[in-house]
Amino acid sequence: MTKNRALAEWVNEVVELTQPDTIQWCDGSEQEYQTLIEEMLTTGELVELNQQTHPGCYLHRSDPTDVARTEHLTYVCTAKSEDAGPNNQWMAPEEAHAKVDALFEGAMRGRTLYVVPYCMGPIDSPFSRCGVELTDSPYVVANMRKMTRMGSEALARIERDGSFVKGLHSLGDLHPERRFIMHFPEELAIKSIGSGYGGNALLGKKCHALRIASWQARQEGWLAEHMLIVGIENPQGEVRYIAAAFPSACGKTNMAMLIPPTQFEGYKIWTVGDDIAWLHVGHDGQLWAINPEAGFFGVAPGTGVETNPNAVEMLNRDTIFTNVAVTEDNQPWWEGLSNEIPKLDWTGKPYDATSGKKAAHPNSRFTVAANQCRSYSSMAEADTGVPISAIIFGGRRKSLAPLVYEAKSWAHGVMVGASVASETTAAAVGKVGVVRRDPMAMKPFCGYNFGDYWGHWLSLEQRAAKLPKIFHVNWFRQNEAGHFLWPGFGENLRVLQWVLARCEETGDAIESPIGWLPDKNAINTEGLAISPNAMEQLVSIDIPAWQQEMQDIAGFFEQFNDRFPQQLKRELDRVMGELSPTAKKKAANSA
Ligand code: GTP
Ligand code: SPV
Ligand code: MN
Repeated sequence: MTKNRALAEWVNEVVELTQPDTIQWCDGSEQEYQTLIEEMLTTGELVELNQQTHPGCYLHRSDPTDVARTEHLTYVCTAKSEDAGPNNQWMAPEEAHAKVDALFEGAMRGRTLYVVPYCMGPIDSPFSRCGVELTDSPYVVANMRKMTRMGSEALARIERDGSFVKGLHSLGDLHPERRFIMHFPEELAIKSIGSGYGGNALLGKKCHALRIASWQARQEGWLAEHMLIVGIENPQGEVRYIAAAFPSACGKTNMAMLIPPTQFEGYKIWTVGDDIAWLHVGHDGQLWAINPEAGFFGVAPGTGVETNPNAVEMLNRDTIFTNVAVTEDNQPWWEGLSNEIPKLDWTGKPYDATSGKKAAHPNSRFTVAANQCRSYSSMAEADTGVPISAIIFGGRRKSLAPLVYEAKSWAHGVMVGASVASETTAAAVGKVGVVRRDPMAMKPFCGYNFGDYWGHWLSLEQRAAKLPKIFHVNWFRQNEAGHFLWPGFGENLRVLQWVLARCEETGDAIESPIGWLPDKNAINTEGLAISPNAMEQLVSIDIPAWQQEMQDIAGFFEQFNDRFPQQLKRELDRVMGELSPTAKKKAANSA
């Protein structure tokens, strides 16, 4: 089946352990995909949607206990616990292997074991990395085909390169008590059992392209980040690329395919990626980014013609929906799509509109090939990737964080990224709406100690002469009545225009202790119904609240002890000093 001995031997071992009835090596062909779909329609794993309005579209209903990532069941298993850091759950590798291997024993009896070779990134790019997922879920195979370059070409590259990440996955019995997502960065291996949900089961995505890749990236001198990549073309035809890290369900997909406001005639948006970026230092000293994925696994709720028309259009065909509702005439439906009242909720039961419950699961998703998006950039297929002009961090915060600000230096920008906080969302199991620190939007995804990770970020300054500027945004500020102050979505281009202007040293800004804020009229609000008062609130900062915030950040950093980079400590002290005029005076006197 393969010339690669390591792969052949590993498949044999897994077959012995899991005892599948049949083994299927996936070639990634259209015919193979269609056969899988037919099989899943027969078993009920997929339901056909309205083929007149949505050709090639199907619905998958997950086990109701298995609808989001499970961070409490996710482990990083390094030889030393300090290498995983306080940001990860840790288990000793031998213990973790023993624990999950016991669950994998005989787990595939009566099932097919699919061998899924995949490539993260353009198939011939030197920055791409391959993996093989062994899974007993046809839903996973079908999704992997949309999300990655999967099949024969990937296998050929694995045979050429000789290396690949080993990902073993089984649905097991889907019981939350027998569900584990284990990572072994030192072995370039992943073992996931008991979940069929997205980030837990499509191992190329968060498990490989973030947790394992971030570990490899540190050793090899690059970055694996939870970032969208978007190109902004101005009326002169120049394209500038931005990479932005927002936590799960905080706006990456939307920003990656936004539609410019009508006032922005001649502007075009190019989508390179919506979730993950792999960044390398180019020979020219710039950061270059590839999107390792080939599809979008996007949040359905909130996706509508007003907010994200590009997405709505691409979802009209050849899409796998997970946990959405369906209408009377069997079309997919979710909150924010239309005013129609759906017939069935996400569990397949008749929907009672008076129940006050949501019809689609808040973390319901679509899986679609990236090239179905009208704004998909041809540069997403380029082996080199795209040069990055600006890096943006962001979070979902009702208060405190202004609409946008610019870090004063690379090191300050790393501190801004390291101190990102955001309200939790339905993308992971747990309470929604609780503010937590989510550094670089990587809290659930960094495969090693955050202290070392920040040190790695800081070290880029020694290796790249033309690093991008770093910014922070917050699309989610609310007024006292709980309404968003900023219209968001396509209008976010107004903020990105200021960001790019700053990169070209043109946008007007005012210095503040936390960074450069846009000058009063620096953000173009032409044609926008926003009061000067709201705008004022959005771009100003509350000093006492920020002093409190910095104390909180300092407390958060403490847990990283001796792994915490001194350079970040100096940045923190500097900002705290600038926020506190008395402290500043004291420092001046004692100097
Ligand atoms: P993951 O796939 O989980 O990593 O999420 P994501 O970061 O790609 O988030 P996505 O773009 O799917 O947005 C998540 C939710 O936030 C959706 O319900 C969107 O409608 C909403 N959203 C996105 N952008 C904005 C914005 O600018 N303003 C407001 N108010 N909501 C937004
Ligand atoms: C996220 O949660 O950040 C996602 C979805 O993009 S998942 O693939 O489940 O990680
Ligand atoms: Mn994500």
